[in-house]
Amino acid sequence: MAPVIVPTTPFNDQKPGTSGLRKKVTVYSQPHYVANFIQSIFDVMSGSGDDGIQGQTVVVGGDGRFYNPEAIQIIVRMAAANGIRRLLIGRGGILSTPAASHVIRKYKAFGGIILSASHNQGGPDGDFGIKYNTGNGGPAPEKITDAIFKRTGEITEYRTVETPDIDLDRLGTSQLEGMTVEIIDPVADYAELMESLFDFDQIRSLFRGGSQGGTQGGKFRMVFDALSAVTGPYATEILEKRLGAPAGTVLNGTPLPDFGGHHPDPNPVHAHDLVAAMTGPNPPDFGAASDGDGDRNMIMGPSLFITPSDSLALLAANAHLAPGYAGGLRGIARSMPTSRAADRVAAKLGIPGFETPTGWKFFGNLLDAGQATLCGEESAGTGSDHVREKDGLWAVLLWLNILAARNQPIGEIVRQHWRELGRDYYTRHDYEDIDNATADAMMADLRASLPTLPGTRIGDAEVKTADDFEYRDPIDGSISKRQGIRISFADGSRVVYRLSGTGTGGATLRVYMERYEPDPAKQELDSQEALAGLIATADAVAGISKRTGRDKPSVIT
Ligand code: G16
Repeated sequence: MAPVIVPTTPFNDQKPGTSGLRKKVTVYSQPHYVANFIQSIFDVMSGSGDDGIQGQTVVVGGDGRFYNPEAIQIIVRMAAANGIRRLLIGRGGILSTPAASHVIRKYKAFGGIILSASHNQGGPDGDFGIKYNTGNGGPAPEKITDAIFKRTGEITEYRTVETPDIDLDRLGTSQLEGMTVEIIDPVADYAELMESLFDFDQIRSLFRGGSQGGTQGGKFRMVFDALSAVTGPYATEILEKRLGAPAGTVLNGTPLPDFGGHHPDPNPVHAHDLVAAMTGPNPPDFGAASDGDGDRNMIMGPSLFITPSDSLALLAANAHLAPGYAGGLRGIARSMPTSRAADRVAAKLGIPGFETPTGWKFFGNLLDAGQATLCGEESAGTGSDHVREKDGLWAVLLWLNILAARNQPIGEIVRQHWRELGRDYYTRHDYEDIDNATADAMMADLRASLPTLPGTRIGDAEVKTADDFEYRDPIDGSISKRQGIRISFADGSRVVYRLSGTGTGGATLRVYMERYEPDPAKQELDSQEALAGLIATADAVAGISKRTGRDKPSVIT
């Protein structure tokens, strides 16, 4: 059957943000909306001979959220009509973001289409998203996402075929208009990769009670909250089946289209069940959660929330205890708003520390060039060169490997680290859904004030430097401007302001604050208390409460 050419007109809002195109389901389900964006991806990635997507393998998967199956059927038909040779699709349309990255790499696919709005809420009134990843397994760099956006503004037609829906739930291979469609097990390849990186025997012995892992006397216990999102099947297979954690270790382990009403963002506000377990009576020794698409992680010890910035630093300092990293790290990269705790580890190890803009795509070149081994972001993302996405369960397994190898409670490991290298008190305050014009004006005024800020005093604080972060990629020389306003103070503390690039309604202002505390006698404060002065200064500098009328942030992490 010949491809059908469907006339269409451009949508003017298909600009990918920090991580793909995220919109409300109601926007995505408009006629032609998915098709226009997918055709724009195919058009931009098309080429002649081996350099184009035609005749190649493409991976498709997602976090199982509402509208995933419908979007996948559209993509399958369009892939056939656009000359794709082979599609690899996770069974049920499921592939966590890190698993998709691995599958792209393992099967040498040309690229992948990942259907997810990550930590954003799901369901018919929630969010949906599409992200294109390139052959290295990582999110497309800005030059590609910019070209896709440009194409969405010019598109006049798309190609599809008229065929019935394919069965996404049955493993196996079928043909569709000359294209091979393979429905693959979403967990198997990923689980095998994890076994190659970590000492599963040692972790098994932790769960058996052969190693204390620092428990309070009894067997080591953990809980993992999958928040009814994509990591449930991965965590159940790896933690409970392969590592022998007792059944019930994984909470909310079945992926649901609306995440069971959970907000699949692993932070102390949304991971209620985890926080309740870890702060209640007789807490487990270790607690973790992941997000909608499985790339984020949250780590807790008994009554202890470990900030993503600290988690990155601690993982980097101890990674050599896991077989996959026994040879040491080449470098550590962190996004600019992430605390500088990781830099202290890089300095101690005598390896380079990199500072990139927010967005995992900025780590891709460093990883491909072998300059960084571990990467992390304050937004609960940590990963390594095993894939080109951040990886929630990987971080949990590396922690487990470290706990098993050190045979010490997690709280002791964290405090020992602070005593040695100092503690970077850290918090992020989010002001969600503020009026776009108010947010833009606040950022514009902040930007305008940058040249005059150094040397001024705000309360007790004296501004040392103030700038708008600009990144020059050390590998390809590309420049990314306006990546966040950062203000450093004479005492070494720092405030960063930026607008989120992942929201779908109104603007979200993120304010990141950190202060270094080298004195072990002063490292036990609650972070909001420790940063109270800086929080007030940050408000005064930007006029947040005055301009937004909010007396407190929507989310504090
Ligand atoms: C995405 C990006 C991350 C980024 C995060 C927050 O994560 O991949 O690199 O740190 O968004 O971005 P923003 O501050 O612009 O909202 P995810 O897990 O949503 O894909």
